[in-house]
Amino acid sequence: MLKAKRSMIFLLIMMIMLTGCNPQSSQVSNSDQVKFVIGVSQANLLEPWRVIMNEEIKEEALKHTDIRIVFTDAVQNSEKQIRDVGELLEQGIDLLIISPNDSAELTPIVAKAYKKIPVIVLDRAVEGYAYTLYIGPDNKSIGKEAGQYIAELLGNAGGNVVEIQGPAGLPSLRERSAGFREVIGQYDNIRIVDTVVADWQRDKAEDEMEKLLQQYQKIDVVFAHSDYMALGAYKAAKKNGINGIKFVGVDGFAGTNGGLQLVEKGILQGTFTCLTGGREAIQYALDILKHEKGIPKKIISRSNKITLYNVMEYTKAANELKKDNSKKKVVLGFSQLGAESDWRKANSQSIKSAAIDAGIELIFLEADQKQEMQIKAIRSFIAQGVDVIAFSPVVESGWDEVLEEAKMAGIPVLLSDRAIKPDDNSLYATFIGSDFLEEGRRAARWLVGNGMTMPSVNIVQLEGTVGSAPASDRKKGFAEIIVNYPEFQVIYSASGDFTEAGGQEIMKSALAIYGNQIHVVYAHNDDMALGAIKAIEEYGLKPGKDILIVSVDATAAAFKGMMAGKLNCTVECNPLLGPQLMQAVKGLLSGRQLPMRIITSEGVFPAETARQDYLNRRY
Ligand code: GYE
Repeated sequence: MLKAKRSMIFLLIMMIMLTGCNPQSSQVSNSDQVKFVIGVSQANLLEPWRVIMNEEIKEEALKHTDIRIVFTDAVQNSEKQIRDVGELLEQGIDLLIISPNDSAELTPIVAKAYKKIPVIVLDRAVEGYAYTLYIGPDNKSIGKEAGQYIAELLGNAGGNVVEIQGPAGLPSLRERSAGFREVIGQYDNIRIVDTVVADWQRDKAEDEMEKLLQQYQKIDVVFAHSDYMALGAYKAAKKNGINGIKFVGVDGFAGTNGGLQLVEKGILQGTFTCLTGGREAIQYALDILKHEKGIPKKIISRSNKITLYNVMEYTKAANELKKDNSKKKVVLGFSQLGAESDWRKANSQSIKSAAIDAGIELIFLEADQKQEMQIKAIRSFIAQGVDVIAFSPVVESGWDEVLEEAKMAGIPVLLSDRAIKPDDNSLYATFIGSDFLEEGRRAARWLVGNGMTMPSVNIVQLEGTVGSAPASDRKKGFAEIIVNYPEFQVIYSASGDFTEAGGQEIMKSALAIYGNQIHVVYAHNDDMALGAIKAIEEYGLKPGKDILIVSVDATAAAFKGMMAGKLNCTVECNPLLGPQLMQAVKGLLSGRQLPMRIITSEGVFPAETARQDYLNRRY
């Protein structure tokens, strides 16, 4: 087996050397050590950002003697990229890293690759979920933060702004611009006087800026979607002897003419980092190839605002070797929201055992689903001077004050499982959890695809805790899909607080009003679905038959319900967040910056395959 693999690698290298054409191997070293070949399908190398992405991939790969990278470049052509991936697959790569030229056009070939090998998608997503891991930036929030910063720069006087974009039509670009405009739109005294396209090219930005300078008497700020374009615009202003315009870019790379240096030199007023994910892709590729547990589904990288005030510090931190914290005992304060459900119990267990495995001292406090108790717990962690605080916020809003206190005390905070609102990401280091919106959509997709034929399908919705992220997003995601199917109607919706007793109680009320006119129960978690099953049986109907039931979590109890024919489908929400959380704690303390969001990998389990699926379940 290993021998076959080696000769395959040898052949591949020979082929590349002889033909000298695509695909290209980055390193031709001792093939004896190579265990894994990773194919990298790049959309183009015209964008400096992508050149850096490949460089990061190369650099990171060089740290590992057991992998070899084969690069292809699709030169902005989706058909070529489809062929590139096909060829890489034929050559027997072990893992594919792809940054697609076009999301829709590359979706089928990525899905095809994913059937055979793990696939990591970078930057531009593909449609659906047929890939192993996605890593990319949040362009909307980059745009918003840039907008906010520019508004601060202009202050009360306001002023005229010019936007310089990359090639028109890119979704990432549209999002970035939309975020920027959303914020700028809130200021009456700031005007975006013009928007030009410079295709990520410095020289083109310079030419465009020349024209703008002729056209407009007064430009106060230039916001360019990349630092290179910002530099081009700056050159035009300088050439024309115009001072006083402020330039803001995106990317924040190190090195000559990288954003960091441009900020340091005062050429740019500020930049917003936009990681390529190249380095992380290799790190995760190795974890995936070595079958490590807890690989997330999506990683959304964090953007940092870099100005003259923090550029030195940021550059130093980025270059600094990781501190050795292995000898110091790390203390983590975790505020768990309660013990309301099987999901929560599995979650608490996962956190406790992962802390032991990681050698982290855990102070674990439960809060009986009460926000006041969580705030008290967090304050006690601050008073004790723990190294890191993590918590699962029972509701979304009302955390600003206590999180500011943690920030003032210099203690980083991690969000586990549930998100906060307003989503001020300067208040936490990362969010690790699920995509609740998608869970709601998945429940709805299962339902509408279930072949129900009646003219109207009446749904009872059992909602989770009022004001909590999973309750509001599962409701929203579900509604988003069923709105397209007018025969599906939610006729009753109330909160059962994620508990079995709560679910039973509201189902009883719903049955008292609607009786056998109810066709479907959509429960925001399995515990409430199990409560509803009891209420339905008490009422004299058959759960799972007279009334279909779909819920969220995929706990062992739900599988038992499905095997007994009483529950029809459960959408997975993975509570085993402990290992990822401990990894994040360690990463943080070794000076690594965490991504903004780490989204867990999850599936959908219908009753038909429950018996089989149950064998692989771990909670
Ligand atoms: O689905 C539910 C629990 O926040 C994702 O909370 C979690 C939810 C979970 O009580 O069972």
